[in-house]
Amino acid sequence: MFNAAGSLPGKALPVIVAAGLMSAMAAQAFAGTDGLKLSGGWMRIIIASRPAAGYFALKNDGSAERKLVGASSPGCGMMMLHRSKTENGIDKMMSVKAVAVPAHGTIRFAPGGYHIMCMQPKATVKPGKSVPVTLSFGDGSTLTGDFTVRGATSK
Ligand SMILES: [Cu+2]
Repeated sequence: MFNAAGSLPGKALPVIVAAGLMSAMAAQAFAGTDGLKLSGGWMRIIIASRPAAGYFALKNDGSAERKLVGASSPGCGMMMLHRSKTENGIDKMMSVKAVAVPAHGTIRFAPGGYHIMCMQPKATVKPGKSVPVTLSFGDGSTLTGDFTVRGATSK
């Protein structure tokens, strides 16, 4: 972040603040399409009707950080943001409230780390099929993409 207060005449400051507000509003007007790109979405189901994990990459071409706060899918009942972690040799999974997508950055949800958990997969969630997943962000915007379903042996 920059600090304008010290280097600019006092009267210039309100203009900068107003411009900042306008760009924040513009970001919301283009909800879901403003510089965010979802790619490589897939889901691994091991046993039918048991929770399945979803993975993807999310690229933020925008100049503001976005916060991923949730996910949903018609194929999943409830969906949660999770993170896998190995602690003292034991694999653990914890739920996560939000994941930041830095400006001009990419985050990857991948086996062994962050994933979205499809808590109650429906019969439509089976290898070879694909299911739509909608990601939601802190500013109220959403982004939907198709996730390919794979079986137990996929990495
Ligand atoms: Cu999980």
